[in-house]
Amino acid sequence: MTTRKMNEIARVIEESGSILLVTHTFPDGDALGSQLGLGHILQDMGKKVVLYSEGQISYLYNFLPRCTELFDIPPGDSEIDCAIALDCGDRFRLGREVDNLLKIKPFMVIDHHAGHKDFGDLRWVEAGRSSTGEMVYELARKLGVEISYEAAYCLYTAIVADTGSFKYASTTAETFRIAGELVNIGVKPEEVAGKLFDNYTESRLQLLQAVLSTLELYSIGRLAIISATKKMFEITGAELADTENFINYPRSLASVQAVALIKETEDGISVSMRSKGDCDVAEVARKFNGGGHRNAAGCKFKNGETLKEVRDRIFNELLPLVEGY
Ligand SMILES: [Mn+2]
Repeated sequence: MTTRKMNEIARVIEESGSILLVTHTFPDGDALGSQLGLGHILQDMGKKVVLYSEGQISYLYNFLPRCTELFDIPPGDSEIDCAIALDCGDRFRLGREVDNLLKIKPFMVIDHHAGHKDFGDLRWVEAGRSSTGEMVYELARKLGVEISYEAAYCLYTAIVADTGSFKYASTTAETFRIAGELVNIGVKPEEVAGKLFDNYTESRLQLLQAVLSTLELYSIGRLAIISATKKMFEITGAELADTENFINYPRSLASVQAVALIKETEDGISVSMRSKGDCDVAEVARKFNGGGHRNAAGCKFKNGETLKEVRDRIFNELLPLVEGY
């Protein structure tokens, strides 16, 4: 079934001359790694590739080959034969150009989000996959192209980012096999890890200091909450993307089953959640129109609620959840 979907996408790619690739807004390592990785693969097949991305890409990903070629322009190019959305579980996460993007036919989707909300014309969605990067690797093999070092570098980064360095429950033998193939192509795990995890600014460290000082623990340490206020961003000069991985610090406590990071952003309050084992935070995210995976999920509040109000609503859902573990 899923292989059939992948084969159908491969067939459309083979028949297309120019292809637009898009991912979700505020892209993370898997989103960008998959988009840029597939971009390299399609270019090596002789395709014209348009990389579309809304808004600024975090400096954290500048190291990805051709990251700077992402365009924040409305895709009005009538020459485009098809589009592929990568790592996007919900059409609204495509951003403000969603309606124009979906006019591109066929619009295809490659994604691994549990609770994926169907959109587009042709979808290959596998919730059991560790990352979209892993799926793009399979697609490249199906297309029969030789995967270049640049493409391998992007896909390996995608996998490392979404598996938390091969730590999360979604990591399978297949994940390691694919990562191994990418290393065989020439990717150096040490280099990618350095770029992803030891590449931060002083502002980020100061923001981390401020955010960790907000740590609240409940239910004998089973629930942790941390917050990032607008003021903290102003004082430290750090950007929203700098909060990536902050949530893993409270998660590292032995007692913690679930953790929420509550952030004040330009357009409201955004909540990231992580959990361990069977504790399902995607369930909580869905109650607030968000989504994600069992152990990694998120949601947004855009109706003028304060950080404190959002914190209380999230707390009220998470507390009974962790009591069971
Ligand atoms: Mn992903």
